[in-house]
Amino acid sequence: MNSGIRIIEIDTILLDVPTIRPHALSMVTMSGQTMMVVRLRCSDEVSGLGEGTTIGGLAYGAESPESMKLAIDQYIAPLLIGADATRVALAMDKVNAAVKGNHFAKCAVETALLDAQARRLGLPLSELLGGRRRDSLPVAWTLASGDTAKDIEEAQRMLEARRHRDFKLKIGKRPVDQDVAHVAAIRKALPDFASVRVDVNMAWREREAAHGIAALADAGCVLVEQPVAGVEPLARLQAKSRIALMADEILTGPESALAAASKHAGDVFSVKIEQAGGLFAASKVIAVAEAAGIAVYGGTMLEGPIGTIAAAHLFAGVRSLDWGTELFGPLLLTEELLTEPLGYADFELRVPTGPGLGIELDDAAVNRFRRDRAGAPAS
Ligand code: MUC
Ligand code: MG
Repeated sequence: MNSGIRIIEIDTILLDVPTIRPHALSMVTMSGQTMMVVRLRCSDEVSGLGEGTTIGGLAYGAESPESMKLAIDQYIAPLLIGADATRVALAMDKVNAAVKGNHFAKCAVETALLDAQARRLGLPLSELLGGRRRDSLPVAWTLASGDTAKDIEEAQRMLEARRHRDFKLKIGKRPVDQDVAHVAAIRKALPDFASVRVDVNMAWREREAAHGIAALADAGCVLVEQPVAGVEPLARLQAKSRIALMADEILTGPESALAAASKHAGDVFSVKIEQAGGLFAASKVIAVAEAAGIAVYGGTMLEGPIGTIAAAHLFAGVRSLDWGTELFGPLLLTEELLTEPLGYADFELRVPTGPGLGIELDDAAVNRFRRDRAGAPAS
């Protein structure tokens, strides 16, 4: 039973990388992204990578990159050092028994364990997760400059470059009617083959959401993501809506997915590997959605390349991805962090075919952006 292959080291670093432009959400405007990178080393000299990100520090959820680092360094790594590196599920059982919550941190560690195990077996991670059904994934882009004209210009550039044709607009900060006018102007400026969706990040109350969703449908918007907080209001709104609503923030793992599915809180679930608590948990969220007849969408926590590709390996195996994915996080960063850039082309992201995640970090880039690099200001 015991492979004799041990986990030897779990190292965590923070990388601070600027974004290509301010990214304005209803609760925060980001000007950079912090990636908490996990580097795992095993006794057979195989290593693995994992990543945790949030959106605007603690503005999105209960974890921050700094809290993930602390949870791993102080609590999770000591539990795993010396454990059998080939028994990923057992290793994560041990972590889950001793550490409550901390889904993002657990996801980063589980990803590194799975990357290492898949490398060891010489297989792409997708094969370990059940096998892929597709080699590339449709990728939506988020327009969130905060300015309608700039958003239109950005969307047109994406269409011309054949990089994205599905656009998610971040709304919820301004009065509903102003937001609807912003969405309508963008919808009108783009060709029919482009789709326009919105994410409200829970900023609306139920009554204004009912009004807002109907007006957005009239404007040609096809999907409204998490307009309100809570399962019951979302279910009531979906029952009344002509267009699909998508659950995001309320999905924090299989149990919450079951609660949301049983009320049909949304026609679509945005599955996020970090929010779910890791790739195993996210695949259970997908199973719940499928069992309930709810569509699956490949969500993002604006991860850099490691988390993005981990999610891509999972979504490559999903039976049906009717709404595609939004795995564009690395494209929001000013810097390339991989030795070989990811393949974004023809509106899709290619899922790497090499062993494990199939990507390698560029050490020089990592050293340039790590927070604790020599001479960097203390954070
Ligand atoms: C979210 O709430 O879905 C996804 C795309 C984006 O721009 O922000 C994220 C967060
Ligand atoms: Mg969302």
